[in-house]
Amino acid sequence: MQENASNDTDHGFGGLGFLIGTKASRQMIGSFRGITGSLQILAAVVAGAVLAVMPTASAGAKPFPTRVQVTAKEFWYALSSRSVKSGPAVIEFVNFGEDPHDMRVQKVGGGKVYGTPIVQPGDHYDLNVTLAPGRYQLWCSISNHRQLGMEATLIVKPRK
Ligand SMILES: [Cu+2]
Repeated sequence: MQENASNDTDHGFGGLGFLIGTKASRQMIGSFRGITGSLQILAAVVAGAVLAVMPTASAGAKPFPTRVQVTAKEFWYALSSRSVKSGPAVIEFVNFGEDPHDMRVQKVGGGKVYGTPIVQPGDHYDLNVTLAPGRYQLWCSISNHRQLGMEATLIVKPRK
């Protein structure tokens, strides 16, 4: 009986030690969060400084891709802008319609045909392309959608 009692006491101390340990680690987590927070602010400040330097530092670096959005619905295409600069571009194809659609992109006069997979209603797809200066035809390749009006022209101007 005596031994059992002392064992209980040990357990009790063990439990107390555990509680203290938990408290201590909570405080550590708390102060760690504080450090992480300051680091995030520091990172944001550094990122801001880098962005501010970018225009001069990016000379000769790979250019940022141009972005243009193509909205599709039954049965038309609408472009966020009629022209873009040449070079790397992301054509974001957004299906606002009720049927599945896709997009094909080809330079007028021939060349590589870029294409998205079939995009479901409410979905979108980022098509990465490299555009040379010229005129490009965009169209939906599903059924007779192109004939119904799902096409557009994108003008690509030389990048200075
Ligand atoms: Cu279509």
